[in-house]
Amino acid sequence: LSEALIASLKTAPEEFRVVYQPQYHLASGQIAGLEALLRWDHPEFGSVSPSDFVPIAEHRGHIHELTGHLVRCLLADLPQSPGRLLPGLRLAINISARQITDSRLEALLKPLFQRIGGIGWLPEIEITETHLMHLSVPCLDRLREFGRQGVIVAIDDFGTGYSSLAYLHTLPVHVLKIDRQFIQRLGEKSRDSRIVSAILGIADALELEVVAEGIEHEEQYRKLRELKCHRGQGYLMARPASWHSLNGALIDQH
Ligand code: G
Ligand code: G
Ligand code: NA
Ligand code: MN
Repeated sequence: LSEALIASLKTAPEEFRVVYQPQYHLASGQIAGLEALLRWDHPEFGSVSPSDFVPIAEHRGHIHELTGHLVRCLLADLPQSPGRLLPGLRLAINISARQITDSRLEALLKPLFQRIGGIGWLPEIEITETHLMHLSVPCLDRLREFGRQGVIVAIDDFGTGYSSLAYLHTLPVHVLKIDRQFIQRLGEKSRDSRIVSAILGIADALELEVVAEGIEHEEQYRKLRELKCHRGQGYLMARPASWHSLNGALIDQH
């Protein structure tokens, strides 16, 4: 798979595509933004999950190229001007922590961030919590710099890593994205809703916004709304889909 990935990155960029999963404001039910997720369709292996190919790209030193394909796909989908698009939506991409200090990253993302700004939306980057503990001072400076440029920084899979409260306080982040393992058990046992409540309490104290991922059932949605979680994402509301199939949901109806 490793060799196939490297070959495809070089010679078959058309095998990579991007899908978008909507996020919603839980209080109003209105769409809040989209998370862009890479897909790789290999002629022989079929559809390979990013949880399989992203780690390979990281280890083999090809993550920059992969992000290049992501940017290219996004620029092909996003219009040049707002048109009738809903204003103020967020467009989140996933970035590997290892990439943060890559001196080429800023230049790679710049045209994407400009395009997102050009349609009246806000760029967001998601970084997985497990990797965040290893961020060095230059990484943190880079994140801070993104923040200054108006990029929203989110911690992905929050609760599965080792962020200490003291550390979290110093990180240049704006959003915690609660890992779906906590959401999936929500409503079954009171203990799990207490964990989610505790995360919301931490976020409140640190003035961070919270997104719940992996909402699959009404009961989970209801519970999260009751707990005053800000945003949510999951199969209950919408699965990841192509830009064209989503288009209608992104149009201002007024
Ligand atoms: O979409 P799916 O559930 O298969 O995604 C699996 C994992 O791959 C998720 O953790 C997601 O954040 C990650 N992922 C998806 N697209 C990208 C991407 O473009 N870059 C990186 N670094 N990770 C991605
Ligand atoms: O780690 P990350 O948050 O980037 O993972 C996003 C992945 O989670 C996407 O690949 C998406 O396909 C998947 N996903 C999105 N919503 C749901 C859901 O409701 N249930 C499950 N099991 N997976 C989901
Ligand atoms: Na993510
Ligand atoms: Mn996640």
